[in-house]
Amino acid sequence: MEVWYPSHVERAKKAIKSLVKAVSGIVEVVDARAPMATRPMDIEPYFNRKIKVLFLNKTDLAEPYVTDKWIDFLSKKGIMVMTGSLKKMKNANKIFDPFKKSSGEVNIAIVGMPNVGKSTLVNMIKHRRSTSIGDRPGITRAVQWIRIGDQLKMLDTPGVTYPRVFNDLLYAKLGLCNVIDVEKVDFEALVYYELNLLYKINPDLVGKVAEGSSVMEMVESYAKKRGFLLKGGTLDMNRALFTIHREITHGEFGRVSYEVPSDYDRI
Ligand SMILES: Nc1nc2c(ncn2[C@@H]2O[C@H](COP(=O)(O)OP(=O)(O)OP(=O)(O)O)[C@@H](O)[C@H]2O)c(=O)[nH]1
Ligand SMILES: [Mg+2]
Repeated sequence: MEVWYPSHVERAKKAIKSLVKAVSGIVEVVDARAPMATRPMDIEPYFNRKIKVLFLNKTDLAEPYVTDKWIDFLSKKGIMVMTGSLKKMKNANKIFDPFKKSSGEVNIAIVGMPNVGKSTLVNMIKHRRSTSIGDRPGITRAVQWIRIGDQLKMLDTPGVTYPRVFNDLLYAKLGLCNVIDVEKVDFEALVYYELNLLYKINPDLVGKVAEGSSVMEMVESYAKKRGFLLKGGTLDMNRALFTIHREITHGEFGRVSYEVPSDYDRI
């Protein structure tokens, strides 16, 4: 399945690979709703032996008890894990505590998939908007060093993805975490995968969105309920799919986690 994979992503991977050698540590930002699926596995080998914090962001959108399970699971694997919602937190400085040194400058690379909140984190620490953020993947297009005082420098990096995904489940999770820009791929297919996964995880939540015994029926009933019509009175299914995707991924129907640690018991 196609993932939007513009040339800046490939460039970013190369830049991260070379710059990571010079940094003191890494903060890898993932989406708390799917912390394993949103780990950029293809660049993780670059971080070998560096101090790394895995920050599960957007906990405001995830099920709190599932996030607690993730903390337990990841910590037991020896990963330094922190969680939070950059939208709700007043101060994100604690994320950098593990990198503190008694003297000298600390350089930290902030890495992760698109739209997980990397630039939001940089701006919070800097206390001003020094790098662009946005409600869609692919906002940051090039690596950028941001100086924070004379002790800390951060490298904001573009979100990285895979050129293709061959697993329906992973594809749905990336869509539901807004890592994939729905406007850049066959969004009809993507939103169907998303709804199918959600239906398995939380049929009640899908029931809040729309009624019907199949995903197709639900999208139709939703389009009717919202009055999404094209000229001539046919249902505007595209608009319904886009709106459903937006509302679900922004937590308008409630918090939901898209994966649990037991899905990964065998690794
Ligand atoms: N609900 C919620 N939204 C958040 C949180 N943190 C960041 N966001 C939103 O997520 C979107 C993406 O944030 P960015 O900081 O631009 O993400 P990024 O990882 O830099 O994205 P790229 O530059 O595309 O790689 C923005 O709309 C943020 O406001 C959070 O904790 N909760
Ligand atoms: Mg960014």
